Amino acid sequence: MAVERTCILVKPDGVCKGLTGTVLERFEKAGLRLSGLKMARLSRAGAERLYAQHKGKPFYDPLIHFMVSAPIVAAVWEGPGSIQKARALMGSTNSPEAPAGTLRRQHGIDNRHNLIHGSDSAASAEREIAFFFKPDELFAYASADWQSAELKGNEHGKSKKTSHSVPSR
Ligand code: IDP
Ligand code: MG
Repeated sequence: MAVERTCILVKPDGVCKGLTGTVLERFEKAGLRLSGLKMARLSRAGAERLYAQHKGKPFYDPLIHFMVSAPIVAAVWEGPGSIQKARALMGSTNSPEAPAGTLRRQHGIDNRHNLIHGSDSAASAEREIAFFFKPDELFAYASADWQSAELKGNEHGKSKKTSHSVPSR
C-alpha cells in the first residue's frame, strides 16, 4: 500500500463539543503519523473554496454556514493507505447510518453535523493540505528519532533533522 497523506478536519461541532482529542487519539491509535496540526476559523470565502465541488447542491449553503460557525482543527495524517483508513474511521456521511464504532456514528448528529472531514482522494488530499498548511508547517520524522538523538549522546536533540527546521522556533 502506498504511503499517502490525508487531510482531516475536526468540524465546528467537534471542536465546540470538546471532541478534538477524541478524534486525534483515534487516528494515532490506528497507526497513522501526524504531519501537521492547526486550529483555524474558516472565512466564508475559504469555506466556499474548500467545498467548491459541492456548489449548487441543496446542502451547500447550510454546509458553508456550519463550517464558519466556530473554529476547526486541521490535521495531516500520513501512512500506508491513509486516505481509505481515515474514511473507515470516520464512517459514512449520514452519522446515524454510519457503521457502529465509527467517529461519525459515535459523535455525529446527522448528515451535516458529522464531526469530521476526510479527504476522498489523493488529489483532494493534496489540495486540502495546501489550503491549510505551508510547506514548513508539515513535518517528516521517524518513530525512533527521539531515541536516536539520545543514543548519539546529544542531549539537546540536535540530530540530523528529518523534518523542516525553522530556526526561530
Ligand atoms: P463526506 O464528508 O462524507 O465526504 P460529502 O458528500 O463530500 O461527504 O459532503 C461534504 C459535507 O457536506 C458532508 O460531510 C456534510 O457535512 C455535508 N453534506 C453532505 N450531504 C449532505 C446532505 O444530504 N445534507 C446535509 N449536509 C450534507
Ligand atoms: Mg467529501
